[in-house]
Amino acid sequence: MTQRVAIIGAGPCGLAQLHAFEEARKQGAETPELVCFEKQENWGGLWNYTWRTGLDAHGEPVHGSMYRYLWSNAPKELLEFADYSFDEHFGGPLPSFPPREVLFDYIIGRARKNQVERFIKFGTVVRWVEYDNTRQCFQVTIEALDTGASRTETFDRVIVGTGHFSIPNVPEFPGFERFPGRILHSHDFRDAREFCGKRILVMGSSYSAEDIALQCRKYGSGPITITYRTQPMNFDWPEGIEEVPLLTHMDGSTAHFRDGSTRGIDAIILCTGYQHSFPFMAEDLKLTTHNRLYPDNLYKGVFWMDNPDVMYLGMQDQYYTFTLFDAEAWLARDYILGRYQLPTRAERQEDLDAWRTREEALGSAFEDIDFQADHLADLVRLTDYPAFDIDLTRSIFKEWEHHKDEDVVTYRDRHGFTSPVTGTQSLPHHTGWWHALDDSMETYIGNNESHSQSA
Ligand code: FAD
Ligand code: NA7
Repeated sequence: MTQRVAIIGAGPCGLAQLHAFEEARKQGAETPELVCFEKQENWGGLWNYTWRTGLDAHGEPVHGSMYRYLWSNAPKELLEFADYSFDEHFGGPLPSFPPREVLFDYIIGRARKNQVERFIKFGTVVRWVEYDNTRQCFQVTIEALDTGASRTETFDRVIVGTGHFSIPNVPEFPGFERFPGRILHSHDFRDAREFCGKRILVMGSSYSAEDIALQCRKYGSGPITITYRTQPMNFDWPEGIEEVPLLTHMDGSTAHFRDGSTRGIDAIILCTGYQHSFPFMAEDLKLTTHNRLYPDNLYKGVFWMDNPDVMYLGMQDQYYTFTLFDAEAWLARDYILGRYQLPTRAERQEDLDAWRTREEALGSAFEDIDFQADHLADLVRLTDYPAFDIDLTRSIFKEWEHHKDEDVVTYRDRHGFTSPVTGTQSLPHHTGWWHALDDSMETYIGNNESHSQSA
């Protein structure tokens, strides 16, 4: 009987999985029956921008965490699909740091090329996944959000691609309950213009804090105070942005910090990260981890240790994104097609332990980058995922880290990179990022006199 494979989520990971199977099918492989469940009405995961926050039209938690004016924070050359280049999609070179809409178009372009939408059941949320030991299969309970009808289907394998940047981690500080302004998590941040003229407290010292502080200032906010728990980001911030130690409490609209200083504040944005959350997975299949480079219980970062017929994609803290998702999806596919044999349980554990021991000793961003590049290379060598220059991506990552340290406002304007897939050199962008207020694809591509998007 044909195997049935459930893929949960049609974001970059779920789409990578569908694409991987299609590539094998086009080369003559007999592929399983694939059913991809996606709770939203559109694909692309986080890249599918939504204005909604809180609950969606069906009362489901809104998945989207991306906001308007979001530009890629790392060079696009670091996430280029090895089998679908930016040149192929856009017809010519582009600058290295595209806005969200451009990357969304690119992701969808590859999915359309292989027509993978025929496998996706949109508006369908997975409510429960459990393993039936007697029948040796999975029972997957789903709900159609438009009708509320639910049913349970049987699958041989389950692939989880539901992301981990959607369920916010929301700390509370004394005085929040009496603060007269708005308090929100970055998950609910949508448009920096909302904070025009306002004095903002941003909490956190990672990607979201950096980007949201800059966004708000770029679009006309008042002064921004970034409060950090462990370490400041220490960038050479533009005028009007400063970093201070952790908030102790709010007294009305006055923020008090550990160094004894105070600031008047109109709005608080908590850029305090996300939780890995899989409420639909039975306890014995549920990944529990914080945001790290090599989560526990996943062999090769993919196969659930106690039941490798459950596979998780993209669950790592991410330097690499789309290429890592592809490499994982290719390996999951090859396991399901019988092309890749898993080692014994003991051997898998030994391999996992070795990676995690190395991870625990990492002491710098450069070491993190090398670690994840090695993880990626470890996966790529096991499948026929097309070769691309991983060592070039390592060095691009390290250069990029330097560029941000030099100038966090202009690093996108001053540097371009070479594609590890085609060797194409990126173009300079026509407008400096700080002055580029219109982030539409039309403006981004059109004014570069490059080439229009493919159909
Ligand atoms: P997601 O994109 O989160 O997609 C998961 C999908 O699963 C969604 O479509 C969701 O609706 C669906 N789903 C969830 N639960 C269920 C369920 N129970 N049933 C059915 N469907 C379900 N990466 C970069 O490479 N460059 C960037 O510049 C960048 N910027 C980012 C900025 C922000 C603010 C955030 C939050 C992330 C950013 N990322 C960036 C990282 C991002 O996580 C990845 O690029 C990518 O979107 C991860 O893909 P995914 O498929 O794992 O998850
Ligand atoms: P991250 O990278 O997980 O960072 C979360 C930040 O929030 C980090 O600086 C944490 O401080 C801080 N944090 C977490 N909890 C608290 C509390 N309780 N108090 C104060 N500060 C806290 O999340 P991001 O949203 O920045 O990035 C996630 C993805 O989104 C990323 O991959 C980008 O692509 C976009 P710490 O340093 O641990 O002390």
